[in-house]
Amino acid sequence: ADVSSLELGGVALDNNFLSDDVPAAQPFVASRTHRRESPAAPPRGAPDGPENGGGVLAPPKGPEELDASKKEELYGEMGKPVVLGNLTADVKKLVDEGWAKNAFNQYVSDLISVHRKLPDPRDHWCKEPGRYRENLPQTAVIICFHNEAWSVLLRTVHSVLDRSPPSLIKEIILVDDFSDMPHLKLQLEEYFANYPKVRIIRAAKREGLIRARLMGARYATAPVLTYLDSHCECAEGWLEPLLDRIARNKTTVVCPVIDVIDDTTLEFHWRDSDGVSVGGFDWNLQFNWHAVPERERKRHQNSAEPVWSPTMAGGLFSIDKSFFELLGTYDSGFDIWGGENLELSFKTWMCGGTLEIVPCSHVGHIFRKRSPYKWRSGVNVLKRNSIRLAEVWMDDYAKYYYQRIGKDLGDYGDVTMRRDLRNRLGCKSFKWYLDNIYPELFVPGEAVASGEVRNMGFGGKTCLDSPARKNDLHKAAGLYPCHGQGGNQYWMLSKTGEVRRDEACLDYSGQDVILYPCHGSKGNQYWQYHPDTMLLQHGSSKKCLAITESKQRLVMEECNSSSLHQRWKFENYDSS
Ligand code: LR7
Ligand code: MN
Repeated sequence: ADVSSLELGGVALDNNFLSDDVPAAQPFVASRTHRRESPAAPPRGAPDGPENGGGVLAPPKGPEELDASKKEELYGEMGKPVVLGNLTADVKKLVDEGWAKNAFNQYVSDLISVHRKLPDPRDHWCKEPGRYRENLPQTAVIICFHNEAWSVLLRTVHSVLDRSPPSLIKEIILVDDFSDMPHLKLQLEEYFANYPKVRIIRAAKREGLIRARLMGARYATAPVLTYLDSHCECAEGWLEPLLDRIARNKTTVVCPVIDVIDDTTLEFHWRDSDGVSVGGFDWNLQFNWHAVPERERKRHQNSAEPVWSPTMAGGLFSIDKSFFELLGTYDSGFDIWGGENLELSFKTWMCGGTLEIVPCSHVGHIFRKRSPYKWRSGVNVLKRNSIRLAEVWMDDYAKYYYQRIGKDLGDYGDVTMRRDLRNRLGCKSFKWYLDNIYPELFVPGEAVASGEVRNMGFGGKTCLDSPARKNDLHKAAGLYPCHGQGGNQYWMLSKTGEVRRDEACLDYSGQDVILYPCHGSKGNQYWQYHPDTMLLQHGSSKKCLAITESKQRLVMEECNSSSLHQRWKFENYDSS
């Protein structure tokens, strides 16, 4: 179906988001000035080949300590790890600098060919004849970067060129979001001068990844947009299964399986089709991964078939350009990083599209443990983006997010245009989305009690607290002086007797009381709260939750309603 003739709430579909809303690229750099004579065949292989250094960034010398046998072969070929041995002080300094600048091991990346080969991670099913349509639409591949490492950025681009059918790649658009690393200036233009499909456009100021992506879209001429982060490696056959889904239905938005490229060794770890995850989120509006739910598995005969996903991770996806425009692209009021993935996910589903993860398509991504670049100082951009998202798309459910951030919304700018967009498109409600697309999500409004859980013993100043990090499961649940800030002390008691924090449940199997992923089948996660005696009694063991005299530890004891240190008070308890 032609998207421009789609009936979505019967509105005229003349969205002009890509031309009105989007910052223009700097014209000077957008035109390529540094053309070279004849296109030298892209150099293959050598870890210290010219493509890695280009003469400006001296390629690092292979550390003498590397295993002599490893020197024979190329570093990291077939996605293998590069392990550095004992390092001289000089090399160690280079390694440390690489980590400091990039939050991954740049030194190791620089040793690996920008054309390294990867194993073929695809399921048999993906390669059967006739699996994909003959005439697939062309795509623009848009890669935004802010201060990306040279070898990593180049490897991203080459993995696209080396492992996609040339006829399907209309253009590769590199959007420089105002980097200041020297190698990303003229050297980049020179490097790609003989690659006619590669275009470089540059933001005149720091835009953040969301507006940078919109800039890229504005310059694209292909009917499909494919976004990648600037530290990816596409595997064999990654593109066809994505474009095939869009060829069949232009309102399908598709994501590859995101394989992990190790931040230390650059080893490529792929997931097979049975290990595919789908995207979700929690009420902090943080994205998370889940196993494919049972109801979805039942829809398929083969685990390599595309699966519906409530949300996307954000960085890696293909979308029909006119459908993206129809959806109002991204909210260009989103700054730097975050929230845009949920915005696009919610509206894809709520406004008539489908979001899928395609197990036949594999792209690796370097997952970092911290963000190496500057955000904006003084503003919590992620919170501001998330508030814009909640205000426009989440209806009354926005309040659950606000409970988590302390209700002070601050200045999140004007969202009337975005609300108008939603109305014009006649999109469905957030309740519809939760009921139909993400029924696994626990809705806090369905809790019978919530807030802090205060122990009444020893002066009543101690609260049930979750292990340090929010997603640290399998760890003993803790205790901490009540702080009244929610956060790690925010608990919910579900109708079915779970004491939970989003997806983690209080669980007791005879040893420590721990947090464990909620499984919904009672057993070790079943608790009965008795509001009259304030006892919290465990279902299968019949014991009661208590604290030790030192207030250090949670213990399970024979129930005794006269013992204060077995009494717990939920901040909000709904007795009705
Ligand atoms: O100001 C910026 N300008 C940019 O151009 C900040 C970043 N960027 C670029 C950056 O160089 C990179 O190429 O934008 C891209 C994404 O930034 P990352 O790599 O720092 O983000 P991330 O991988 O930690 O975060 C994930 O969530 C983000 C939320 O805004 C984006 O959607 C990222 O694309 C997304 N990455 C993925 O989906 C890959 C899988 C990670 C997971 C789960
Ligand atoms: Mn990334």
